[in-house]
Amino acid sequence: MLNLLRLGAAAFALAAAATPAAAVVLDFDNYAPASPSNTATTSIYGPIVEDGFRVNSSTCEAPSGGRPVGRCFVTEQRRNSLDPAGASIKTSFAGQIVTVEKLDGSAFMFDSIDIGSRQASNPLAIDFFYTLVDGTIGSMRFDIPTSTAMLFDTYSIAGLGPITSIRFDPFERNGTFQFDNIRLSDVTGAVPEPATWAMMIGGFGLVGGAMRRRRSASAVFA
Ligand SMILES: [Ca+2]
Ligand SMILES: [Ca+2]
Repeated sequence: MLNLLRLGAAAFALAAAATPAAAVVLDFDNYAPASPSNTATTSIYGPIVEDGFRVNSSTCEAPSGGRPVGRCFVTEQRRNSLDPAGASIKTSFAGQIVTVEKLDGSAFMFDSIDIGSRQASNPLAIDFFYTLVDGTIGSMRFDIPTSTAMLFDTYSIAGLGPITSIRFDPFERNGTFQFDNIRLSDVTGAVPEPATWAMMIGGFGLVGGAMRRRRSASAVFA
């Protein structure tokens, strides 16, 4: 019986392993300018939608510092960009809050984000707030090293469970704070594939059969 239970568990584990979590990278490269110049910036109006996720800015609805309504983000070009061959996202309005959510509002896993700054003097930290599926809000702080070069560092959260949103305020004084490559994935094993279900049901069936046999055997001896 124990062996059959183990077999069932093994089939379940195998099924889970056979279902890789779908992962996406929000690289924002759709906003790469066709003819980049060294100094120009590109304005992004409206929330960014990529790979089933929405990246929104509080400035989309509420303009800050006289900025036009609807201007959500900007991208720097070439020498001021952390991704000169593609695009990275810059926020430069004080109090600007960035949120990342799935379009359908469902839970996802936050794996990592690339953040870069060219802040020579002031140490910089970003507080990330995340909403767990039960509604609890947690936070973590990323310390950004000071640098005079445009550098990307990857920040990840080990062990953070399924979340429904992340929110952060990536403002810094000189406006060279950029983010890129937000790596997100499905909640592992949440939606097994048909083949996985077949394996799981096969495993459960084995366990069920064993339990039925055990029950009838018990009846004989009772
Ligand atoms: Ca992408
Ligand atoms: Ca990019």
